[in-house]
Amino acid sequence: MIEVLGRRNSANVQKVMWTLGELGIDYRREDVGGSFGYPAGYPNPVQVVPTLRDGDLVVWESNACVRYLARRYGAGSLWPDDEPARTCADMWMEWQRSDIAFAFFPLFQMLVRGLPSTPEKIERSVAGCTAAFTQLDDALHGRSYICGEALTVADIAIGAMMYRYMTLPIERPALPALQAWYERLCARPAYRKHVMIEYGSNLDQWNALEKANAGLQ
Ligand SMILES: N[C@@H](CCC(=O)N[C@@H](CS)C(=O)NCC(=O)O)C(=O)O
Repeated sequence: MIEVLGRRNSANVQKVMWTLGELGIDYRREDVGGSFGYPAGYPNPVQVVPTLRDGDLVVWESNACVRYLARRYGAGSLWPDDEPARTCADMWMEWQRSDIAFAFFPLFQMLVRGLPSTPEKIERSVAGCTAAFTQLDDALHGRSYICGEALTVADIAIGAMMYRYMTLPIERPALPALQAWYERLCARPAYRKHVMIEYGSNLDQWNALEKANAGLQ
């Protein structure tokens, strides 16, 4: 059975869990990282979560885990057969890792996880998110998902952060195509189960919720 090592409240772990959910694959998740720490022999050279084990194969880096699962178990769906759609999905995954992660992760850390902040820093991060999500909104016009009419790995990599972006107490521009896409994600049972997870509004709440999530699959 596939094993996922990583705490349930990590957005990078959530990408992997959501992928497993979409593909209907059995898994076992173990709480690692954050307040759970790292077991001796944790098989990831950079000591972060997630790490995935499928038999003898170990995969780390969340987007690589998503791609691995999609290639191996979701070829023709999450990993499209069609070359233009597959390349589109790959490009947007790279964009998630660079542009979106750069703008969004510090914002989340400052607003929820107690990273020291100033109003200027928060304003800069919000502006970075606005610019990036406006680009995504443009790309979503006239389509249901990022690369066409079907969910792909691109939607998973980026969508895993959307719940937080859409629920943080920040100003967001009106972006109708992005909003409609987010609502489509929210209608998916695997997204609701693995991504739409309460995260609190300060570090104490974050930590309490992390413990409350322990052991949940
Ligand atoms: N590039 C890595 C980043 C992994 C990462 O930074 N994960 C965070 C959680 S989202 C982490 O491990 N934080 C430390 C911890 O939880 O102990 C990936 O995408 O897998």
